[in-house]
Amino acid sequence: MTAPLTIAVTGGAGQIGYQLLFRIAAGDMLGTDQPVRLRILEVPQAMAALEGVVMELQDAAFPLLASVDTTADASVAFEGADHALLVGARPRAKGMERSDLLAANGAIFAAQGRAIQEGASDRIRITVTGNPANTNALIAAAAAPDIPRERFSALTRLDHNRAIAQLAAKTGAPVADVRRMIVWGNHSATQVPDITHATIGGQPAVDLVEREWVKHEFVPTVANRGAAIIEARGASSAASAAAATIDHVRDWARGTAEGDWTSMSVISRGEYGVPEGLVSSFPVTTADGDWTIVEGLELDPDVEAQLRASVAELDDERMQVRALGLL
Ligand code: NAX
Repeated sequence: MTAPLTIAVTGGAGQIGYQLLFRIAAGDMLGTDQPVRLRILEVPQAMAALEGVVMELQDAAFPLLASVDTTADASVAFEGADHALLVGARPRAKGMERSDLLAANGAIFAAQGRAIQEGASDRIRITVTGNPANTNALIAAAAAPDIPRERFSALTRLDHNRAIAQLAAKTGAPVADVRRMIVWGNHSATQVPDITHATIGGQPAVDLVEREWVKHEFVPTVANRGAAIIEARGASSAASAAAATIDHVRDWARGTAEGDWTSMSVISRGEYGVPEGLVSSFPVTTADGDWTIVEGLELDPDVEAQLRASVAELDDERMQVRALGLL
């Protein structure tokens, strides 16, 4: 049988963790022929709750689950890890400014970046879900200079999937017929969902929906979906965020479908005018654990303007973490 891969997951006692760990163990992420070892990192105060999650993982008797270990020590969690899923983060508390959030999470992601550099496998791929995801990925990468920056990514797949779902619902098409969706920029309310290159059953999406709908309904609905879920559910997106994390890692490891692409936040080398070094969402194709930004797409003027605003926000976050000495 294939040797198990080691998957380190942080924040395993949280709401996303409660979905994510079971999907990984079921083989939804790396395939039903790939055994996995789970290494779960939590803060000491969440260890008791995490033990309950581990008991449930045992009770599910997943044939692919080779082992489960828990720890509050990052260097133990990432030792030999093939994938690191950085989900745990400090939530924004009442009265906390965004800069306070950046500082609190900066310390966490810098320490985890260092631990990954020290102990992870040569094959390590890092996916940051914990917010502010793009800038947390930037911080972790800066703390691990010996690991190629291409190995660090942040999750915008939930936004991508939300965009596909909205377009499919509007046109009455199955989600599987929607291809070449793009989300550009930051995983925040400034994100830029873009249908101008999308197709539905092979037809250009822009021929099937009104421009006004895109501008006044589609973009705001996708960008503010997280807030709408909190309003309705009384808690932030968890199952869909876990599903998106699974999709992100699966496509990264196993490749995007022929003729399609996905959205991932990855390091910019200046593509589409995004300043070098920022972790921004782009359309990417993937194969064998590597991603390639889809280049040469013409940007619609509305998309271009929104992308500049989202990138300005990323740049501002980078300046703030630089001022904190984290870069
Ligand atoms: P929860 O608060 O339910 O769980 C977070 C868990 O992380 C807690 O159990 C906490 O103890 C743990 N944690 C905190 N600091 C840690 C550290 N230093 N090491 C290890 N574990 C640590 O949050 P949940 O709903 O699971 O969300 C997790 C993160 O995902 C949040 O930052 C959230 O904002 C972010 N999200 C990102 C999304 C995306 O698309 N990129 C969408 C969903 C979600 O909002």
